[in-house]
Amino acid sequence: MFPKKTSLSNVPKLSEFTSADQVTGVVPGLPALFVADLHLTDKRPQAAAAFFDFIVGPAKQAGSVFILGDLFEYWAGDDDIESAFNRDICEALNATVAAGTAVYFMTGNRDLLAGEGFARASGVQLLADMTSIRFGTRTLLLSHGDSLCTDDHDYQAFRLQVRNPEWQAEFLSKPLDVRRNFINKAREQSEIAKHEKRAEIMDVNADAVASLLRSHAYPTLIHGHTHRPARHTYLIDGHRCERHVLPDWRDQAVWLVFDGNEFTMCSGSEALV
Ligand SMILES: [Mn+2]
Repeated sequence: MFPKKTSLSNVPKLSEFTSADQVTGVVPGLPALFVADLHLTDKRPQAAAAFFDFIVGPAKQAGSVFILGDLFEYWAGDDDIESAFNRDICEALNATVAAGTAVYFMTGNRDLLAGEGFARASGVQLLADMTSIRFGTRTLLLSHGDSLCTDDHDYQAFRLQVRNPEWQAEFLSKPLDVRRNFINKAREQSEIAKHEKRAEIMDVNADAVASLLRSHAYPTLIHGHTHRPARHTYLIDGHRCERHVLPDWRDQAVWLVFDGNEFTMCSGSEALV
């Protein structure tokens, strides 16, 4: 039913989304906010409430907001926009965009199928995974982060499969409830698989990070996915680089603020049960 055949040449090209020189929402003098792995679902109303607080509060005060994947726990396709929960999220994003904050979104592994339809409904601008932007004193390289977890071979094979446009086209041709069922099963299997894997395997690979930083002229990398919030510093070929790992929203709403010079991690006051 779901073809296993994958081909590197079918992986979506960066040019399919907004390129870095089209990122115009980085306003000097106004901070940029970075979030990832909110995993919003109607099963976690407190996290959704925290998102609504975030999007009408800190997000509206910012020049730009970058959502680096896994905004949603799952996204079965852009026709899933009619569900009340997804529609409320899109409307909240739209209101903040209308108020003047540029909101950028790149897909994660959970919401990989959020595309042009989601962008139209929410007002966000789609970014390619691995987008480099110049802001203040830094070049920032933005990614969801899962492509760097190269030690997890099973996951990388799955990632390649679900990013294959032919696979996506066949998947999207199925009825919405069939897709939702498939995703629920995949999520269950992923949870089981996680318990069987060593923790190190699910983190980024150090060599993959070093070669990425080298190939992008030693930027500051910001990503999520691993749920291991940290600020790592590296000295690579004599260049000081940083890697900021965004936290997930399992326990608390958390966002990274960059004012063009300094990074600060901020959080909502409510604990998310
Ligand atoms: Mn992820």
